[in-house]
Amino acid sequence: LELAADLQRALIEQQFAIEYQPVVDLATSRVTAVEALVRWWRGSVFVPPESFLGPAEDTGLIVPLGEWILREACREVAAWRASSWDIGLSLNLSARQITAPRFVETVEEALAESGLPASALTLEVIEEMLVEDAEETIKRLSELRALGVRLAIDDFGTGYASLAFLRQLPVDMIKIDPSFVSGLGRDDTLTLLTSTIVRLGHDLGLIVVAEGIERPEQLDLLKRMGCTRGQGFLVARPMAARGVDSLMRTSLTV
Ligand code: G
Ligand code: G
Ligand code: MN
Ligand code: NA
Repeated sequence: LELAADLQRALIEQQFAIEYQPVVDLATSRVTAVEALVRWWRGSVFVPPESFLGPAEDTGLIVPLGEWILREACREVAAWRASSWDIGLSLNLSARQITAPRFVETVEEALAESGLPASALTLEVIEEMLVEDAEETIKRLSELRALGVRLAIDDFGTGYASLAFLRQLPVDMIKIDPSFVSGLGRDDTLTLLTSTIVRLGHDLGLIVVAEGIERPEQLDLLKRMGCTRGQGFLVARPMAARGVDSLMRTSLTV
């Protein structure tokens, strides 16, 4: 497979980069965390994650790539915390990464070598990873949670097992999928579903993050619903490390 060879070379030649998207507390507009998002610049051509994450997963290259992202992001976020404010780090995981040998140990090492406290790291997973043959995945995520690492369900509401999922794994956070947030104020059903998810999350004692906020109306409604945190292009776009650097130096709100 040509793409597989290219991915391998890209890893060796360090063609990958990490962008960080701020997540804010909706009550204060303060940046509480950043979500790490992998980027691949193949020469001057940008390859979107949707085109290479699947092949990286199929070939197993997601394991070394994910480990690089984990170590690099922990290191960068620990440095921002040291110079400014105690932000958290959210990382997206693929199933293959979680079940790879030494995954739990690798996370522990990344925390130890960066000095990032376990409680500052949130691992984002999607429902599909936990529905079928997921015993090993759930076991490892539970081990990490016992160490103090937080767990989030990404794209919440889109998988048919959303609610069953909450029983299988002790999670700390749900991230409401943009497909709900997009309809806020425009579509009565989506608005109602969003507020229902916010209430459900809060009743379960979870942090609720709304994703894909693009319009002021959405932000307004989410604040009124009491949604804990928000993320989206209106709040802040994903940015290179130096962007976070200056954000952390100049202001803690966006
Ligand atoms: O931010 P962006 O639209 O580029 O992300 C596209 C998709 O890629 C999202 O579903 C996101 O969760 C996923 N993704 C981004 N970065 C990573 C990563 O470091 N690891 C994994 N497994 N998925 C990622
Ligand atoms: O699946 P996950 O939630 O990890 O996906 C994150 C992706 O969503 C990233 O690729 C990021 O660039 C993208 N994203 C973040 N905020 C917005 C937004 O407001 N609108 C859209 N369309 N995409 C967004
Ligand atoms: Mn995510
Ligand atoms: Na999401």
